[in-house]
Amino acid sequence: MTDFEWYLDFVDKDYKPSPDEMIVVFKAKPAPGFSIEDIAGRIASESSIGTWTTLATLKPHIRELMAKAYVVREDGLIKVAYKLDLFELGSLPQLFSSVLGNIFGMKAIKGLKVLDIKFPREYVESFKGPQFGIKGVRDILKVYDRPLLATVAKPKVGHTTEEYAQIAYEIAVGGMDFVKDDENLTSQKFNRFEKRLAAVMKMIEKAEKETGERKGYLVNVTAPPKELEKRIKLVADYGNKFIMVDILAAGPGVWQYTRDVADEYKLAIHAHRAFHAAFTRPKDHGVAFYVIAKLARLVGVDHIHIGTNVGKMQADLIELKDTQRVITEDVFKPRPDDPIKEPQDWYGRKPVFPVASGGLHPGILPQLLDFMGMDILIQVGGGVTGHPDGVIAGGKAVRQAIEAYKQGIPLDEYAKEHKEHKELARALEKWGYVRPA
Ligand code: CAP
Ligand code: MG
Repeated sequence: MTDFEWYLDFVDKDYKPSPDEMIVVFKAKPAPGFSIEDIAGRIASESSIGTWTTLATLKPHIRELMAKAYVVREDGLIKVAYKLDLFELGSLPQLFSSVLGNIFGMKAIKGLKVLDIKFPREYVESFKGPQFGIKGVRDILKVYDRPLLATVAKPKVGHTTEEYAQIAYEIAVGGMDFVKDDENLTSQKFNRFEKRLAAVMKMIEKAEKETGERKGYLVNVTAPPKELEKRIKLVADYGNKFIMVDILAAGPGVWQYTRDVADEYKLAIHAHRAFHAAFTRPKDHGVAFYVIAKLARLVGVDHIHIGTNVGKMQADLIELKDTQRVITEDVFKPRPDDPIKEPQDWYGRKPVFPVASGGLHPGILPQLLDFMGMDILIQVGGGVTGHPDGVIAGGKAVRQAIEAYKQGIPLDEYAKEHKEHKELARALEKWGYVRPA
């Protein structure tokens, strides 16, 4: 260490964090020539009060705010404790700028992954959390005895509004609870937002009358904030109870703003996570999706995509289970053999509906339900709109698969026993039990 540096002052292995501090868990790799302590100090410094050199302006009261790297392990595991005064309460963008900020670019650090953030009570209570949560969303739809079901009208984009509305009708009348926009469908010229909303809502009402079931439209309102607010207001005017937003593509500020506007109009939020894998997927750099899921519960969305054990998107099963647990349990306790994750009390913030999506079809739903349980929202896109006999048959096949599972009957047996349920048999003929890649 050169004598103008004070990075190691931010390392204190004897430090015992208090429950009212924020804890951030990192996995870090030093660049050649640096030790793990060197980089632990840099992480704690740059994410709290420090810079590369000692300062004439450092006052004792500012020194009090120095973050402390108190776990510094040779394998790269680092835990840092932060005094709550370092943060602006109730601000997601400020959290990003501090503990998810400059540290990722420091020259001395070869790789850095944020694996967990433990939020203390005062911080948790400065955010709204979900407005509806699992129970609130079930109450809107009056569905209590099975997973909720959604379908994206594939192809992802390209349909005219009229074509889209027709598919939406078929999705809803076939038995799905939600029609869902795709993440990249917003307001392209062939399918403008306002026109689409009007057309789909008509179809939702028609399907509700015909089926006697409640239906919802997860309509993608993602846009810059002024336009987003206009779209949300319009959704409320149509009497729909749901909006969908690409929380990461929109950015932390717009994500949080969406929560505030949704509060005003009493709308539940479906959070799509497109863009996450750009920084969650590398093992040695970025931010774990687990952290994003915790932020989603903190800020307050009602559904969030977390992946599946059987679908087309990459997933680590232990991580997937922990993610599901942390967004649904009142108090998260890490597995006994887990050195990484911290416990998290949500102080009454409601549970978020985990969304399983990506490559799902009837044949693999039993394996999905075995792993994730019934309190999930299942999105089946291609697996409904790709049914050999069309979209309505696709929805029916999904409902039949769920029914078979609930009765504990293997799908092929159920399809044989119930000749009237030919839709499931036809889905199994096309896809069998394949796990798409
Ligand atoms: C699924 C999907 C979702 C992905 C996102 C898609 O369609 O609509 O966006 O599930 O991944 O466009 O791929 P299919 P994740 O049902 O036709 O596969 O849920 O992991 O965030
Ligand atoms: Mg999609």
